[in-house]
Amino acid sequence: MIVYGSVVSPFVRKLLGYLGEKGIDFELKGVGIGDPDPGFQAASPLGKMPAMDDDGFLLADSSAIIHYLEAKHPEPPLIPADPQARGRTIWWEEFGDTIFAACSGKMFFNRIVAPKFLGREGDLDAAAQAEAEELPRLLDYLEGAIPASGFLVGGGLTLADLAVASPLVNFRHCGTVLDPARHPRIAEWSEAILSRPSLAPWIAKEDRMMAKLSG
Ligand SMILES: N[C@@H](CCC(=O)N[C@@H](CS)C(=O)NCC(=O)O)C(=O)O
Repeated sequence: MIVYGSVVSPFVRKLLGYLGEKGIDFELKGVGIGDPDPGFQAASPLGKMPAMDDDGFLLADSSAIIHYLEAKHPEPPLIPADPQARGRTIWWEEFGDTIFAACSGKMFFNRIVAPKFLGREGDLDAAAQAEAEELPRLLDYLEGAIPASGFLVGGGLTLADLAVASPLVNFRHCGTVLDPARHPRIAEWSEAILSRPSLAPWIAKEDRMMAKLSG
């Protein structure tokens, strides 16, 4: 199976963590925004990452890919079968993808992607506004919602943890530092999720990329 995408995308990172946790073999084909790679173009009709080619079955969108893979490889389950746990997991995936990653995207795109990858100026006011006005409310919500179990849903890792922890890496690339006094649970939970073997090597790789960009 081929996965198309860049390790700095929160949606690609979520998928990479998921694949690692499942033990599914894959090859990551690195592509950037607007990449002309014909395999990527064929797999992603709107040119967004991630996309995949599983023996000729083409699919784009991290959620579509993960839900396809969960049906194909049910063990170990990362989307719980219990109705309430499943509902909560999908809520968190939605929060991670469309709320948290949207906020991180405004900062990451305008401060890093536009100037460093696309060679144009980003909208720094939009980035500053997202950081000052959107992010604190989202972090406060998350802080109050992390259960004592150390996982967002139930007693073990689910897609929820991967989806919500992933954008935190982009906030970090933008220089956002979590205040352990205000958000101690996020600090502890995210450290545990992001240091899992399914994610840590990818994050180390992107940290090296980011260091080169700013060096
Ligand atoms: N809902 C999609 C979002 C994918 C997405 O927006 N990816 C961004 C990179 S983080 C992208 O490819 N942007 C390029 C574009 O919008 O043209 C998913 O979960 O895969």
